[in-house]
Amino acid sequence: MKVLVYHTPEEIPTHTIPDCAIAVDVLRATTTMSTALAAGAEAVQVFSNLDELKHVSEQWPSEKRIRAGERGGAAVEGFDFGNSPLGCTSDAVSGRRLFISTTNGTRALKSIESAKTVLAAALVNRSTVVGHLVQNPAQTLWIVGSGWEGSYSLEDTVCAGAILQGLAESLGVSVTALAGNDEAIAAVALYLTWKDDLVGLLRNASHGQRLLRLNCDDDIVYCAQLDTLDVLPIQREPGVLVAQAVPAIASN
Ligand code: 3SL
Repeated sequence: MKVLVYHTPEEIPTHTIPDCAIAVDVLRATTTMSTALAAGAEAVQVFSNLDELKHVSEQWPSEKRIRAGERGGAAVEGFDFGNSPLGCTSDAVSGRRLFISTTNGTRALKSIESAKTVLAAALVNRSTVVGHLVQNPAQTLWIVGSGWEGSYSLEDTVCAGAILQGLAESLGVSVTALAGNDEAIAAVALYLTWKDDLVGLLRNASHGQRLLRLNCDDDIVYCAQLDTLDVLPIQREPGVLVAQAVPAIASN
């Protein structure tokens, strides 16, 4: 298995398709999606474009849908939700489809939707994602950070490092044996430096600072939790993710 980390969707190669690609948006889209699926959402359907989301979701029964829209960290007017994972209680989402468009995270998922297997990962479901990868090894695995409007983000990179570190430990191999690019090794170094203070890292990250200005510290604390949800968001058809349960594997 070779693991390549890309900091943003803009960095991924256009001439090749990996066996498995994972989108990461710790703050907050993939944390929100994982939480919604763990709380019983029927599926999560992602959109880059808000108008397309509105159009497609109109064709869905209103009692079976939740529409979430976020731009610049704030909820978009006219939508049921913004992008707070704390809103994804089972009362709110159980049995419903979450139609969601966010600034960066849903765009990252759209950019990898042609990979053979597509997953969404965050810190909260890291060990479940690792467990799936151990049981379903991919020859080529991409971990794609969502970043912020084309630039690097600390929180997505630390999650990529947590996944790779967990994978190396579970497989009993070195990180360097798995790493397919320098970004992968750097991501693990970032994770090892901050693993005991992930909430501190997220609060220091530029998007964490943006969320703090929007009074979203509770979301940051929630998103910084490691291995708290046993849920595997996996793409069932382009742009549509469902929960596939797999046994979690303990990782450090
Ligand atoms: O960029 C995104 O996709 C969002 O996750 C950003 S926010 O955390 O909702 O502000």
